[in-house]
Amino acid sequence: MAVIVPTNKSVESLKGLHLYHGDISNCSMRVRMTLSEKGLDWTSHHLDLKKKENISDDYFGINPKGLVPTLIDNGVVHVESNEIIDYLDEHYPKPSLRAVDNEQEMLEWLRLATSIHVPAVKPYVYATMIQKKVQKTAEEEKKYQELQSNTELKEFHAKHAGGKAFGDEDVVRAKQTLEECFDKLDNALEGRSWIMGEQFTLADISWIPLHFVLIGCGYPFENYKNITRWANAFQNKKSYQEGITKWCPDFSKV
Ligand SMILES: N[C@@H](CCC(=O)N[C@@H](CS)C(=O)NCC(=O)O)C(=O)O
Repeated sequence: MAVIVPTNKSVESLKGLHLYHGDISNCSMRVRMTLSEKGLDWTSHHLDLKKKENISDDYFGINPKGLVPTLIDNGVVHVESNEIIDYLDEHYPKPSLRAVDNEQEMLEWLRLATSIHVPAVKPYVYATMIQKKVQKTAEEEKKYQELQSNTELKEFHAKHAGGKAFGDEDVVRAKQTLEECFDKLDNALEGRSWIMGEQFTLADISWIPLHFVLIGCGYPFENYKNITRWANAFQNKKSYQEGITKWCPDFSKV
């Protein structure tokens, strides 16, 4: 469980569920979907990533990597989207989103989604779609360097700083990892409605934002017939609408 003791003490007095999140953030989408599935009331603290609203002393005092989402549950700070949705399902168990037959396999899907985020999802999305839209000014760069202590994120953001840009080789490398994962996902969905079988679980919530964001970036999903069928099945789901399309109707237009 990724619980943080914040240096920004103001959040410790918050009552109920509060979510710091971004409209276009795939990691925020999975938390919003889970809150919707559970019918939980929550207070929104929206941070516009394009305006770099996450790069502030106040926010780094809540989430030390300056990333969204962050969930505050009665003053306790939770980070890491896949851990947050697991936490929400444990603490607010109805309706259960935990695979009854194979919880470990379900958690593996969550871990896989986390593990490919910085190496593959982020570079693909930045290179194909958003790096220009989130370009930092020199002042924002300086502030980011001051606040960020995580080496992996410093290296990632240095790649599109000061006029530099992700290029074709970053897309090719990211695509290799994504392809392995989506081959695995398409195979898992063969003859099944959802990733874990007939039960809708956290695994589906963890992966559908990746599909939504990547298809918006032009990722070629046409040959994945099972993934396409699975993704179409979300269109009328209330949690998909409340967690994803209400905040970000179309990622290709962000
Ligand atoms: N492993 C983290 C990743 C969070 C993350 O990278 N969030 C992105 C949006 S999806 C973000 O805050 N980006 C802003 C930045 O990198 O500065 C999680 O799952 O919560």
